Amino acid sequence: MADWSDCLNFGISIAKQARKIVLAAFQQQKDVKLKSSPADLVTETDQQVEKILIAAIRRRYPDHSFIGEESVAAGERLELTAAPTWIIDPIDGTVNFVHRFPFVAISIAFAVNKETEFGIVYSCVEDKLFHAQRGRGSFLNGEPLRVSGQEDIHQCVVVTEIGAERDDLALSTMTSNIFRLLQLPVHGVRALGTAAVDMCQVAVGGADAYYHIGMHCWDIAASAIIVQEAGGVVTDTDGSDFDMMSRRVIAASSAAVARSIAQVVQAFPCRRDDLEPSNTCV
Ligand code: LIP
Repeated sequence: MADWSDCLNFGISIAKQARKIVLAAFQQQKDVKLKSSPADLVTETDQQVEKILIAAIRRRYPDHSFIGEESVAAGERLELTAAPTWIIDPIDGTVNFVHRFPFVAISIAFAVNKETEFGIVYSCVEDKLFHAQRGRGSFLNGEPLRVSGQEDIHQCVVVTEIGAERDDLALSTMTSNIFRLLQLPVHGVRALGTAAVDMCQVAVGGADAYYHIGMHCWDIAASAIIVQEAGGVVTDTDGSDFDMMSRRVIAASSAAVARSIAQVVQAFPCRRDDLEPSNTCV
C-alpha cells in the first residue's frame, strides 16, 4: 500500500501557513459576494487562500488533481477521478468569517483511487489542528482522538447545520428534522456554522452525532476520515454507504446512533456535487 505521509506532512505545513492569512483577515472589513443564496457567501480571502494552497501543492506535486470550492464556483469541472486529488475548502464557515464568529476552518482532504487517504481540518481561531491518515488514527494537535461510543440516541448531543438553502422545502425539512430530534428527546442540538468543525466534535467525543443535507464534498471530505479513524461511523442520511458527492452525511459515535439518526432525519432533494451544473439543490 502506498504511503502518502509526505503529502500529509506537506498538507499540514501549508495549512499552518494559510491559517496566518485567515487570522490576519479575520478582524478586517471584508469584501463579501453572494453565491448560490443570500446566505452563501464568499470573500477575497477564501479565493486567495485557495489559490495559494493549490499553487503550493502544484509546485510540489505537478501531476496531482484538485477539487476546490472556489475553483468550482469559478466554473472549474468537479470530477473525482482515480488520480491523487486534493479536496479543498479554504475557509469552511465563511459566514462565521464575515461576522467574526470564531469558528472558521481550513479543510484539506486527499484521495487516491477515489478513496480518502488523509484529512486535515484546522480550526483557525481555536488553533485546533485535526488530522487523520487512513489506518493510522485521528489526532487533535498531536493527541489521539476517540469518539464517545454512545449508543443511545436519547443520551446524545447532535450537531447539524441550517445550510445556505433558503427555499421553503429545504427550510421546512431542516427545521422539522431538528424538531423530531428534540422530541425524542436528545440531550441537545448544536450548530457551529462550519461542517468540518461540527463533524470533528464527533471525533473528539464532545458530540455524539452530526448530520447535514446540502453541504458539499469539500466541507466534509477531511472530517469524514477524521471521524472514521477516531472509531466513528459515517453514512448517508438514509443509512446507506457514505458518498462524499451525495451532499448528505451522518457521522456518529456508533452504528446504533447512526441508525437512530437515519430513522428520524429526512433529506430534501439535492443535485450531487459531481453532476452538472453543480452547487444547486433540485
Ligand atoms: C459552509 C458549511 C456549513 C453550512 C454553510 C456552508 P462554507 O461551508 O461548512 O456547514 O451550513 O451553509 O456550506 O461555504 O463556509 O465553505
